[in-house]
Amino acid sequence: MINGPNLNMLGVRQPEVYGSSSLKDLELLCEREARSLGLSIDFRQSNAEGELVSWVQGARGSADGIMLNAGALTHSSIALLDALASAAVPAVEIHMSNIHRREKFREKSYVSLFAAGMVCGLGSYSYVLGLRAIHSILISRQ
Ligand code: CA2
Repeated sequence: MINGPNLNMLGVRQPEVYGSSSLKDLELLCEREARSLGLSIDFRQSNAEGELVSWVQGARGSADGIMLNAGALTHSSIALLDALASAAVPAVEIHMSNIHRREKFREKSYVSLFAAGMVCGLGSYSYVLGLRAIHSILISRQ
């Protein structure tokens, strides 16, 4: 689970948009859900685009799937898009907020071009459903 810029601020500001859960709360929630699905999860966050690109590249050969909340880089980063395109593992795009009910510029997602699917607008539950989606994709490929 790769989290992008500013997601370390969850629970600190803008609870009306992103809810009151902190990133640590989300990590614990994801670990619990992953365990119940029989998956293991490596939960990370970075504010640096290059580090996120390296992590997506590194998923090839080390992870079965990627969950990605790229934060604002969702709407701008062709570098992340290119990394996803070469990752060769299924990716699910996650957003806490409903990016289609906000500013116009948030409607465009580069990540979506290479994601198997996207969950948005459900707060922490977007992460839970994203994990279930990855699980279902992996089962269907066995
Ligand atoms: O809804 C999401 O999960 C987003 O990926 C969050 C990004 C935003 O740029 C995307 O359009 C949608 C922003 C993450 C910043 O999170 C903050 C949380 C609390 C306070 C400030 C920023």
